[in-house]
Formats: sequence, structure tokens, C-alpha cells
Amino acid sequence: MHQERFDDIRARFAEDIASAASESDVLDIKGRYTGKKRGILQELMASLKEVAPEERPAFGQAVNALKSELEQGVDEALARVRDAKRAPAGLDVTLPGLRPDLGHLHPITRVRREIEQIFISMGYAVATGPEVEDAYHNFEALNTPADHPSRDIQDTFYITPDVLLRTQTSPVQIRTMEARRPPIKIIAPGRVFRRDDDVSHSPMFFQVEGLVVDRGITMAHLKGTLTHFYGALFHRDVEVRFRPSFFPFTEPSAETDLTCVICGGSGCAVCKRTGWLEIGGCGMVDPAVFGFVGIDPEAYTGFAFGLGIDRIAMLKYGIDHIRHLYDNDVRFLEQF
Ligand code: 2NM
Repeated sequence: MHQERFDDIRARFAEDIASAASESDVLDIKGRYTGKKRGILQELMASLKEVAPEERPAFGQAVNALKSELEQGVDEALARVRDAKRAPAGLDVTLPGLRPDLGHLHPITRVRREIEQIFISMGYAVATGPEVEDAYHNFEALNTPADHPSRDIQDTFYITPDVLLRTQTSPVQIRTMEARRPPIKIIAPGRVFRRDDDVSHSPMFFQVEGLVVDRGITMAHLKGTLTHFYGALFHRDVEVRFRPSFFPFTEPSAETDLTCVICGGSGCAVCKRTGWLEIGGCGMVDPAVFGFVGIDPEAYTGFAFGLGIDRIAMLKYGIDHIRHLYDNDVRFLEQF
């Protein structure tokens, strides 16, 4: 009989299909056995003419039965290799998954929030205002005359002769003093813009300015406030030193120096061997500024100060170029 040929095909198919490792292996085997052109079953059917006439119907039925059997084998093998692709052998699905990368705050945002918290703890309110300002609030009311160099188009981004990108956050202090009576105790953090671009200057950077107006406010309050603030910010004992300076909006005015927080005052490359860091400016609000906002300079005095958040962030995190803060390169940002 032909039973042996059937058994032989069945056995070879079982062996082939068991060793199939991929979908293309299975499809290959399927073609070899059940393909319409020169498939093994096709050839088996072609040999029908060599079969005795009375056996032909049974032979034909047996070929068809074998064909469905092989097709079922192919389907099962396909299911098996597709499953294996989804969960390769050896994958332990009970292991914890990969932790997705979480976003986090930009170093400047972190430092700004820390600064805000320290002043909030001292009873200050946080004030904000427009980044696109008018010349009156950015210069005029700050006692900065029309011919002052900081008004120069070389230094300021003008939109029209009267509208500009604020060069400092002091216009927020002016707007606060216009709107409210003393006592006033605010900080104004935010973006400011100057036509400047080098290792320590960016055309857009962040500033915090502070303002306290009340009866009997003195420069001693200013120095004590800044000493406490910088100590809290850098988590160490620091000294603040005033060097006489000039700003149109304060009188007297001072540059603020801080004990170098890198070397502790003994002298290093960051403080250029001086033991001190230039960290900002400050002074007593000029009576002329009180005149612009309608506060009586005979009754009230006030102190004001300003500092750059970028510079603080660079010192806190040891960043050597301001550009790193604004490139938004994730390889840099991921370090914080
Ligand atoms: C500084 C330095 C010194 C300042 C003054 C005022 C205002 F509005 F009260 F006049 N706001 N900010 C000030 C004073 C800012 O930044 C370096």
C-alpha cells in the first residue's frame, strides 16, 4: 500500500515543523509541503495515476486528510513562533519594569524657588509684572534720566521708543509702590533682557530684586537681611561687604560682595584670590523715586537690592559657562 509514503511525509513534516524558530521558517516549510507548485503533497497527488484504479478514491481522500493535518500543524507552529516573539524564552515577566525617566526642574527654577522660600520665611511677598514694559516704569520712575547710558539702544531691546523688554525687575517695585502704601516688603523675581552675550552674560537672564519700605528702615537692616539670606541660601556662615557704588535709583548705593562660597574666603580661582564674590547691588531708595510713586520721603525710607539668579545657580552647582543654563542639552540638565 501507500501507507508508508504517508507515514514518511508525516514524520518528516513533524520533525521540520518542530525545528522551525521563526515565522519565515514556518512559511518555508508550509511552501515545501503544501505549495501549489512542486509541493510534496502536490507531487503525491500527481502520482495518483500510478495507483490502481480501485484504490484511487481512497488515495485521494488520504491525501486531502494529510493536507488538513499539515495545515493545522502549520497554524499551530505559526502561533508558537509569534508567541515566542512577544515573550522570548528566558524573559521573567515577574521582574520589575524599567523605571521611566522623570522630568525635573531646571536649575534656575530650583534656585529661584529656594530664594523665594527664604524671603517668604522673612515675611516678604513675591511680586511679578510684565516683561514688556514702558520706558516710564523701566527708567523714568527709577530716576534714570533720558541720557543715561543704560537707556542706550546698545544695551536695551526696544520695541518702540517707548516700549521695551525690561532690563531689570525694578519696574515691578515701581508698580507695587504705585498700587500700595507702606509698609512694603516684596521680592520681584523674573526674566530680564539686555543686549549682552559672553561667558557670564546672556541676552535673557533671571534677576531677583527686593524692596522694603517703612518708617525707620536703614542700611543696617539691608546688610542684616542680605547676610541672613546668603547664609540660608549657601548653608554656611557668610559675611556681606558693601563697596560704594552708584545707581540712579538708590542713594547711597553699594556693590554687594559675599564671602567666597567656593573657598570660604581663603582665595581661589573663582574669587580671583580675593576671598570675595561680587554678587549684586543695593542701596537706600532715592527720595526722587518716592516722588514718582507718591510716597512721602520725609516719613518713609526704604532699601532695595538686586542679584542675578543665573550667577547664584552657577556658583551653587559649579557651572562654568552661562550658556549651559540656556542650551537645554539634556546631558547637562540630567545632572540636577
Ligand atoms: C539693584 C540695585 C540697587 C532697586 C531699586 C528699586 C526701587 F524700585 F526701589 F527703586 N528696585 N530695585 C535696586 C537697587 C536694584 O539691582 C542691582
